[in-house]
Amino acid sequence: MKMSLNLVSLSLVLALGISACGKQPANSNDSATAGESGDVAVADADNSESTEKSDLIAIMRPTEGNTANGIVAFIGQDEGVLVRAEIFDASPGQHGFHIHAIGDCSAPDASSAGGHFTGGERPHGSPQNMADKRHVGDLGNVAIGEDGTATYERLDTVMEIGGENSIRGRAVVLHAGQDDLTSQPSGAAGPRVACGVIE
Ligand SMILES: [Cu+2]
Ligand SMILES: [Zn+2]
Repeated sequence: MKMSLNLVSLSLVLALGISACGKQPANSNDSATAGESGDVAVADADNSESTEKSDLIAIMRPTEGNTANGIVAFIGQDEGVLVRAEIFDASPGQHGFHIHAIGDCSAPDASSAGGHFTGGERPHGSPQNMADKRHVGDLGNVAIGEDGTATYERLDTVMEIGGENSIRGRAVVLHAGQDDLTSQPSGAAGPRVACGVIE
């Protein structure tokens, strides 16, 4: 599984580099942070083109006793952050999907990632809610198909790659159950089945 994950990771990083070239105009706001971030994001790929980009990526690995894994790209755009995830080996159905505050997936149950990345005093909610009625890290649910895979894509206007609501260095988490989008503080989505640090 490690092998296939790396292949997926490599191809996605390459695809990310290409799409960033096509869609992301040079943005003077990004230039200050691009240098220090780029090196980390492409550490295992020979795509020197991407080293200038500030796009972020997270490789999700299963927590203890689980199999779900995947890769999530966070692509900076003028309108917000395009979140694009590919999930594999998960159980069919709705699974809560969030950015948690701490970029540490080392605990067997990923509790080390802390709670949701709230971005201040806001309630848990649907990613469709207004910014003051959701956590910055609320991404709703991923609908896993019968084959155990899913693709998730969302252009989010609340989270940021740099700045006040930056997701850099935090963790993205997939849960065993559905996020009901209303229960506090985290949507009652159950245990964490996969976790990845955003870098
Ligand atoms: Cu979560
Ligand atoms: Zn939340």
